Amino acid sequence: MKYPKFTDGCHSLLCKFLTKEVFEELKDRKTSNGFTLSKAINSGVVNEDSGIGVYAGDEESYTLFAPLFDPIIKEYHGFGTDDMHVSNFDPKDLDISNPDPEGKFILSTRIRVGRNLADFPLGTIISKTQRDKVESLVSDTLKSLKGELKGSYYPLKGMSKDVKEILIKDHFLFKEGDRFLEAAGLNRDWPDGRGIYHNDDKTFLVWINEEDELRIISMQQGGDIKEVFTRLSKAVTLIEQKASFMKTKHLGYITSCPTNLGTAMRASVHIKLPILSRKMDIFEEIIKENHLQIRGIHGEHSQDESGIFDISNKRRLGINEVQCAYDLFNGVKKLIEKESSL
Ligand code: ADP
Ligand code: DAR
Repeated sequence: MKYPKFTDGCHSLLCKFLTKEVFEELKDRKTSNGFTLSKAINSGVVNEDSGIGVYAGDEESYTLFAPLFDPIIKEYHGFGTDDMHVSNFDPKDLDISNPDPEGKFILSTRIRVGRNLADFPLGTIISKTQRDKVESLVSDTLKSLKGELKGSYYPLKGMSKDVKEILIKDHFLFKEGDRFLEAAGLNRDWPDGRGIYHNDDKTFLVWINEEDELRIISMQQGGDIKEVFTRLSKAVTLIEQKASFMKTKHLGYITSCPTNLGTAMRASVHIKLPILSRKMDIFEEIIKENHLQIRGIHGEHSQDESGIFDISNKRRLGINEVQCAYDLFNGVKKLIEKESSL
């Protein structure tokens, strides 16, 4: 393996931290699942416009390739090698009201966590047999859910193009063909082993074998962040009684991308900010001050549409689930105050 050729246009954390010295130290290492440095960095080598550019293959990757992963984790999360992640998913500690009770700004709220099964490697190196086993284990566990969480599992294999497109357009199903995931080996054997579980109201959904083995999602129209958080907390607690997830004291829940470590939580709103969107310097200052990030409304790497934005927490590691929700709530309140004042 040769040291990759990065152009001056590469601004990913991979380019920043994969020095020739780190490369020489790591290039011949391999985890017990056969995951190599080459596999870990391929997405960022192939896609120079990556923000991060690396993915893990298993829990071991985060220690075996620590000279590369640790500075990336420090830069993205502000989380050091001696820090310990903590968790608090208790809705009782989230003392907030709806930041947009009249529904003037927030179209919808969605909170998701990523999870991976402890007894399997991550999606970047998992075999087809293992991935199919994850699909059957997780879908069987979900079928035992009752009440509001009761629903059905829909394998992607065999799903009609029309149904798929409607689910994606309505923001319920993951997009396909993401080039970053492709280059990380996360789309192998597509669509086998992938699918979506959802309840009748589509307020509770679980993606199986996309970027992580589970994406557990709670979502609804409007801005009631607390209600969405409470539903997710209840669902994750129930699922965790039957499934054991990959996690460590240091990094919390282990995910394929280091940006999702810790809580693996992204709490987001789709919000109309037509005036503020014309003053992006002020908009971006509020986003930065409140540890948030902006996405387009059709998922990562999409553009915003007509002044509607996907606003979500950026920090996920070194803070707990309640604090992630507060990051979103506090930032959204500031954005609404500024939009109203303009
Ligand atoms: P993830 O949140 O899992 O990291 P994406 O940013 O790609 O992934 O979003 C996944 C899907 O969820 C996309 O279809 C996106 O439109 C939808 N989505 C995200 N946030 C919201 C929200 N607050 N309301 C409605 N849909 C949302
Ligand atoms: N697209 C990759 C991953 C960035 C974080 N988003 C995830 N994990 N979906 C990049 O390096 O830009």
